[in-house]
Amino acid sequence: MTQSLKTTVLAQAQMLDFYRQMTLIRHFEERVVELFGKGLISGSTHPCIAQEAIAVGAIAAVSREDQVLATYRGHGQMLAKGGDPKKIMAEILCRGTGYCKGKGGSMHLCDPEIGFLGTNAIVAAHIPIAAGVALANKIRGNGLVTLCFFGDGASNEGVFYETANMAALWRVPLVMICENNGFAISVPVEKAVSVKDIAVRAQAFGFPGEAVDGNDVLQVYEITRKAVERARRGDGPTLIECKTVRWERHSAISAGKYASREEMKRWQKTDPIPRFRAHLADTVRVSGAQLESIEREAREVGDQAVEFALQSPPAAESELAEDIFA
Ligand SMILES: Cc1ncc(C[n+]2csc(CCOP(=O)(O)OP(=O)(O)O)c2C)c(N)n1
Repeated sequence: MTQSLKTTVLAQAQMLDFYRQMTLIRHFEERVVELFGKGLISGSTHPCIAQEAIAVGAIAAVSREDQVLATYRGHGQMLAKGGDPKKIMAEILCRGTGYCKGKGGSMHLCDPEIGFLGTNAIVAAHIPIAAGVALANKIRGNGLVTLCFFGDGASNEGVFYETANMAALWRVPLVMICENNGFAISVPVEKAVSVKDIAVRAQAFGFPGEAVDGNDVLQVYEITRKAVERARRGDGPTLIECKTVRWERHSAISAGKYASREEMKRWQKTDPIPRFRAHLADTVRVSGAQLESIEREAREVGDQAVEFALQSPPAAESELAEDIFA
């Protein structure tokens, strides 16, 4: 762990934007869980509730053109990359107005226009894809950097190691961001990972790895900014492990069914949003009225996204065979 929330100095406007994004993602995800409970979402959906600081802090360190790849728990990352909340919600509800015309759903969100190269339902499958994107950037000499988000469980998959080796060997501009939320479905990280910090695994491949407090948006921003600079300079990949807590169960199907009340209370103390709010109020001296106005606006944007999606027609039957690779 390097530094705490209190020591990073950023422009107030940028910090307020972090808060706006985090509150939007939280409200958006709460509405997704609610819609799932009403049977309006087909298949499965995996909320990133409590992990908002990672998406917001890390993605703030890259430009619109830089690329992001994420997992099925990736709604927050797409919002942070500048995705339109209406089109994301429409895709989650499989509507024709969604980013992938309703054919992808919650786990297959994509928009190359904003450098969001997709969420992926197969654990770790996008890690080598991200390295391929980074290699293409290097060959083209376009100066772009690729961020790849994945879970602690994914860091046990063989492709993680193969990718780490090749990314280091070829010094590709890749930042590997492990969201260690303590669980892979129901398996606690202590029972599946042999080391205390997943970040140390980078050492085996000769590139830097650092563990940070993933519930501290400023710390995530700062560490990613340095990794992105390193990648742009041509010095190769970095592994960042963001330690966080998944307080919901794995997917929305069992949302709210915590292991125990005590555990839930302990986990919720780590919530990145009230923590950052307190920092903004106490240290940055943002007024309560201003924070409330940001929260109100986030709720409105999330609710408008739901309205838009619910009013949109489903994917048209006549288009079912379009945009498909066979
Ligand atoms: C290759 C593969 N194996 C198994 C699964 C089933 N599965 C879906 S999510 C998941 C757990 C992944 O945990 P982690 O990487 O820690 O990410 P988290 O869900 O905690 O964000 C598993 C095993 C899958 N989708 N793909």
